[in-house]
Amino acid sequence: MQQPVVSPPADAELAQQALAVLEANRIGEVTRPSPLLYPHQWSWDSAFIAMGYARHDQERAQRELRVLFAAQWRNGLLPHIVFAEGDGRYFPGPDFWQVERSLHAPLGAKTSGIVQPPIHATAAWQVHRHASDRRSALVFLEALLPRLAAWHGYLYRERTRGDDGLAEIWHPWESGMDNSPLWDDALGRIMFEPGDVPAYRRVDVEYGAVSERPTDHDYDRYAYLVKLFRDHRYQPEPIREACPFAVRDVLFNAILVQSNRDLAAIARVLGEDAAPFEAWADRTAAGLDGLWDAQHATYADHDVRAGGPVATRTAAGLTPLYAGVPSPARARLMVEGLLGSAVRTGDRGFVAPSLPVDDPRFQPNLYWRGPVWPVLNWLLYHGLVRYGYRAEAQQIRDALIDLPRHGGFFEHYDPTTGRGHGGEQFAWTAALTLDLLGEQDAGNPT
Ligand code: 2M8
Repeated sequence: MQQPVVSPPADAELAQQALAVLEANRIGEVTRPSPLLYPHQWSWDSAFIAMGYARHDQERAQRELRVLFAAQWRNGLLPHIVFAEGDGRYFPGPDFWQVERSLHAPLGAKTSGIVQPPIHATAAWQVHRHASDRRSALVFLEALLPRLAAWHGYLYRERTRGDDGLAEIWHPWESGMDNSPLWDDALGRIMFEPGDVPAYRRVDVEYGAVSERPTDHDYDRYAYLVKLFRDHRYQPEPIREACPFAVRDVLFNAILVQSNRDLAAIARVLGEDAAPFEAWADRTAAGLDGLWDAQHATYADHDVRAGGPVATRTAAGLTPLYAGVPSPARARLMVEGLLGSAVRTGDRGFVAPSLPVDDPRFQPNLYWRGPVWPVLNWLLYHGLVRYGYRAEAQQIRDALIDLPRHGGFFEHYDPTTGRGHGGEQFAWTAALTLDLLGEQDAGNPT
């Protein structure tokens, strides 16, 4: 018998499916990234989830960020995981992080002790822009402004070295791009004796395909760095000196620049002083511009320990477009590079893989070493809009929306087939789909 042909969902139905994915990932007041792999609240995932809810459910969007910030540390650090009550299995869990060793960790929440890219002010501003209840949005912004300022204040106080305004990451997880080849050299230099890494058992490989997850070699180094942080009781000064992994990451800092701009917008709407936030943005933008790699027409991460640029080039090097950092002439070269390395995954448009397909390390299904990630392409989409490349932006938007339309809401997609891999029912993929569906024509929000 012939199988009935199931036609892909139209936009309105796709939006309903995306909202259902978010709802299915609800844990208490917030949203987990996906059912099995990530059963807690993640920092930058929640910010994107708030953006996805912004046009559909203002209260949930606001709550997502409010609850995340309720777990902020007393020194302003916004933890990358807030652990849910109950039995969500994940390594490393609270017992491994031992953040109670820090004087700054919150008493009322269980958290990790590292950070993720600071996209939260942008998310908060987006929630306000799309709010139907303006009064509630203003009350929300008023409560969040001091916390956002403390979060950015932590980054400038504890994570910069020198005066170029570039924040450092001290763990690959802080980049959000865990096993990207960007970190191979820096991680490869970390040497330790077997006993230096406490015994641990990975949980991710029970729920995700081993071939789509970082290696044990990577995880040993991830665990080693966490042990180092807890040994230093999460105090930034000694960690800044001792941490063998210290990178000024382009994507992290591009997001920081734009979040400062959005923090300034929030301050203005509340009648507060926006100048300090614009000054932070200007300083980091100037520092970021110093990471320009003329030979490859992109921006390169800076490895503090090696004292030079990271050699690997990925699409993340193009994210300064998102923050309006490059000159129009540089932007044109970057866009040419992007068009040259983009791939087609369906009938419409193109997307950027997380590693160029001609890089010998490219693997189509291995996490941050090749697959297409919606979050990275969302940043590039906005970069193209910002510089007036509307047709190109539209191509990314169309291809990004079609990935879940044809294959479901996955963590990442194979750039050679368009098929979804990694976690299923993935919350930020659903959230970013909702956000992009709201942008009918590139850059023109409904
Ligand atoms: C991935 O990272 C976590 C650690 O934070 C993991 O592999 O266990 C990354 O893709 C990260 O960017 C993301 O926020 C997180 C949850 O989706 O998963």
